[in-house]
Amino acid sequence: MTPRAPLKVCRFAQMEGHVRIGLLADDSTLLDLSPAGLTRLEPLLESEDPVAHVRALASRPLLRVPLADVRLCAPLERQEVWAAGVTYLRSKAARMEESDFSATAYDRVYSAARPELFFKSVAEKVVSTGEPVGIRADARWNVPEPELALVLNSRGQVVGCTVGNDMSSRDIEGENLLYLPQAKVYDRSCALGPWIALGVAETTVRSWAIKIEIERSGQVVFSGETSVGQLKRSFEELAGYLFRSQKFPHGAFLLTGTGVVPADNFTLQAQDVVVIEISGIGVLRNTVVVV
Ligand code: DO4
Ligand code: MG
Repeated sequence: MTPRAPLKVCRFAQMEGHVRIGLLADDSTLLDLSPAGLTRLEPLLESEDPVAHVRALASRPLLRVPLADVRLCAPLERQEVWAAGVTYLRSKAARMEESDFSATAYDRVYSAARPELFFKSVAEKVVSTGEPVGIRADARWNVPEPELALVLNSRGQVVGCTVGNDMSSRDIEGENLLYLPQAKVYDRSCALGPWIALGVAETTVRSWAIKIEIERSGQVVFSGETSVGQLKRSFEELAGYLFRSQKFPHGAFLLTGTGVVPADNFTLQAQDVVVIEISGIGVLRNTVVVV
């Protein structure tokens, strides 16, 4: 039996209208789930079985909306976004190269029991596909970090996953580990979406590829690829640490770390286009602006 493709849901709007919840029907069409009673993602992500919930809604007659007519929004409402770091060997090697000062910290955290977890963004600052991502005006070495993002409900369960970009300033991070929040958290530094793939088993997600291309004046100036299978820690381990001694009443998003880092002589420029694709989920595309 061929496995069924994951159900993919999104937040979308038409013209200046309200944000609605959609289910991807095919490459060019959404089913509008809002008239069936689903006007926010949270009740779906909090339900006992989100996949069964969507299938039940989709069995009713629903309005079909051409994808070409909608604006896709970031797929979060009130969740905080957190990030794990140094979870792929490539990330550990890159951080150790960028900083003599912090090299041992990166080396240690890769194999320590406790993962590196840091706060990345509040929901309203996250940018969606098609909106600009930022590079800091006071940084000279900026990169995107293409990452799988776990979608966690308030019980700490992984209910879905999406595509993420953990934009980072490597010179600021490399100068001193204590500058990490400034290297990671600034305007337009986090992009997510547009799709949440619901209820996919970790073994399946681990077979997915994470690819990135950076285009400059129509040319690809960097491309790279890894597999989620290279992620050192399990989803449960990362989610478990995030939910230790901390409640997330609306759930949380957790970026799982990057396994693709451009060569050390590469930095992003304004107008570059960052295209990140995770094979089972979809494409997140953003143009770069200086903030
Ligand atoms: O420790 C610095 C950040 C690591 C990170 O963001 C990553 O590995 O993806
Ligand atoms: Mg990262």
